Amino acid sequence: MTGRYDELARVLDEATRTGEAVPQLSDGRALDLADAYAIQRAGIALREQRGERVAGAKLGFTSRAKAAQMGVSDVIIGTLTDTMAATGTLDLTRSIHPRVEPEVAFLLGSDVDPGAPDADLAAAVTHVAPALEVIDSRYRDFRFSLADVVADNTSASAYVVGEWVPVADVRARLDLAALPVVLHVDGVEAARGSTADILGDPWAALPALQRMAARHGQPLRRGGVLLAGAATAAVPLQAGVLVTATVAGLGAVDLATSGEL
Ligand code: OOG
Ligand code: MG
Repeated sequence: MTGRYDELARVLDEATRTGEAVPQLSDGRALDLADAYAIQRAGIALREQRGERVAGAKLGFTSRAKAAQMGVSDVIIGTLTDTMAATGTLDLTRSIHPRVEPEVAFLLGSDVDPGAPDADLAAAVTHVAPALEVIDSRYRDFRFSLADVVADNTSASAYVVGEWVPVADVRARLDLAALPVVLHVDGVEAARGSTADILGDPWAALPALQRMAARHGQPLRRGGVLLAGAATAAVPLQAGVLVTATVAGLGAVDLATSGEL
């Protein structure tokens, strides 16, 4: 179905910009994972044509809670761009049905060619931080197949990263594999988990991400933000709230929302 990739990417791009959900691409159409990643790439190319820049990469479904919530089982990779980085209050007016989830972020200190035989993504990480990701599936009712969600750039919508902690400090002081994670909305606990829920250890997300990036031809650049995946199921996000993710020992990160959903 080459040639239709751009057309399908445009359907999802339009949904993103208007806030109008669309039917799943797999509805009445054969769509495999290779097609899905080609559509994701075409969608990122559209954003780049508008002047956006790739800012990093994200993993999805690294936690059982997330995979169970969405009825899928494989780890997937998506692309972050600079306009997804929330600065200040996030206006949800053009969102469809946003959800928020607590994550761990890594900062990449050098370019990594994920396919190079000696590539070591974890070794290139300089900082670690708590993060929040806002996901907003472009599909009706937030329902999709694995290929659909990959084509939709893994539902990526926005993200915010807390204060970066130097990796030497993290390694000396924290067991990143066992930190309690709590999500609060307006001071009320909305979800709770552990960094252990991210593939058993968020550090394990890096070789997984490297493998996926190599397979799908995704470059990993110095200064890039890498989201390891949510530690809990995602929580519906309303306008006019303050969300806080706390990763014990690592820090906390806030996101305020506004607008008309
Ligand atoms: C896909 C995105 C999954 C994560 O952290 O697991 C994800 C979705 O749930 O819509 O970002
Ligand atoms: Mg996520």
